Amino acid sequence: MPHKDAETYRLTVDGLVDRPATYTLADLRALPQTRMVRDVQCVTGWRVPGTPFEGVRLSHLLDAAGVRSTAGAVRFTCFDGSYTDSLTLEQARRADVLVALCMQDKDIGHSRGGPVRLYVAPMYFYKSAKWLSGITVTRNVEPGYWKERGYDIDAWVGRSNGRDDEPTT
Ligand SMILES: Nc1nc2c(c(=O)[nH]1)N[C@H]1C(S)=C(S)[C@@H](COP(=O)(O)O)O[C@H]1N2
Ligand SMILES: [Mo]
Repeated sequence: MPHKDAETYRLTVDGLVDRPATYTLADLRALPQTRMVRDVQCVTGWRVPGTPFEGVRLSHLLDAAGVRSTAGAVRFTCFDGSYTDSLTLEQARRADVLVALCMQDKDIGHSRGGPVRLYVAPMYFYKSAKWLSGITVTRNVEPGYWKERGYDIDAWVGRSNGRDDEPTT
């Protein structure tokens, strides 16, 4: 798969929006940054406590694009060329969903999904698409990579295995 850096990275926002946009890494870095520290959990197998993520709120990019009234969901594509995922518009507008540029207070490296990955704090980590390259506003939620393989499309931490804490925001 390709590697992307400050020269070559692009994030497109399109679909049911009034103002489609393309962002470079510098563009994203120039926007207001939000930092959050939560536990990271991949369904049941592993957990990394207190992991800082920092980036631009997805809601900020959606507001800038002007989401049309017919829209109901957001679809994410990745420059690995295969991973996809979706959130409902309501989920995507939560304050704890970031287009993340930093993890553990460092730039996100290639193997962790850099230079830009999604970070969906209240959901299991499979919703946090690595190597994010496209945000497309759609009418309905389209099943992504894991949903097609039998996992919950709504991956709220706590509700999927009855053991972990519910998200707090
Ligand atoms: N593009 C892409 N994003 C992805 C995945 C993937 O295979 N491809 N795996 C998901 C899963 S199942 C998990 S647990 C996390 C792993 O992130 P990490 O490699 O930083 O631990 O990324 C998620 N995002
Ligand atoms: Mo995972």
